[in-house]
Amino acid sequence: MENKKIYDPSIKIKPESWHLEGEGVVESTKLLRQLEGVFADVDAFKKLHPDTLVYNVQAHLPVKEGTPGGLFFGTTVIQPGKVGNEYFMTRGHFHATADRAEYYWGVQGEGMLILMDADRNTWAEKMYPGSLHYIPGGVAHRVANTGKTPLIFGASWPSDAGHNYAEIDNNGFSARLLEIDGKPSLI
Ligand code: PAN
Ligand code: ZN
Repeated sequence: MENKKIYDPSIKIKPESWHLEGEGVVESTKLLRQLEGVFADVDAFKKLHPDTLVYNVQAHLPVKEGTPGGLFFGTTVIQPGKVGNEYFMTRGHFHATADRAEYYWGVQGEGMLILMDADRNTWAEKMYPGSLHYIPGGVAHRVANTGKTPLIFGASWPSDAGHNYAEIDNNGFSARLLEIDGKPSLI
């Protein structure tokens, strides 16, 4: 950076969609077939097209993953849908450096942030445009779209947090968010 020079930011967020545009944005997509074992109803899972889009993540990673002191920023879009009576949701994870916290916030749509501590107590917070969620260190997090439109949320997390997916892949959360009598319930 040059002394006294005024710059345009190298990255921008689209006001409505929170779509990220600019330098260093990475994108990843999760199709249903990449989420085998995540949903409880195996028969319902097999009936859906394996290439169904479940969610995509855009992230701005200005430093190398693992760098202490930096921050990452992301936008996740989860499509509406269910596998049986279980809402489309993210895979979910603890952070690899377990004590690292994160912020999530609702941008568009309706959903539920599902949280589980190290003792496997599970609870949830409603997500909607403007909802803000502090996820303390040591707490696993996953988001379900409980609405009929795409759920968009923002996230920011430390660049040395990393992701521990294995714990959730192997043992899941201790409760699932299911639609019971037309309403989301943790079961
Ligand atoms: C988020 C998540 C994102 C996708 O950026 O990585 O919403 O969820 P999964 O990683 O569980 O598939 C975050 O929590 N970063 O730490
Ligand atoms: Zn996280």
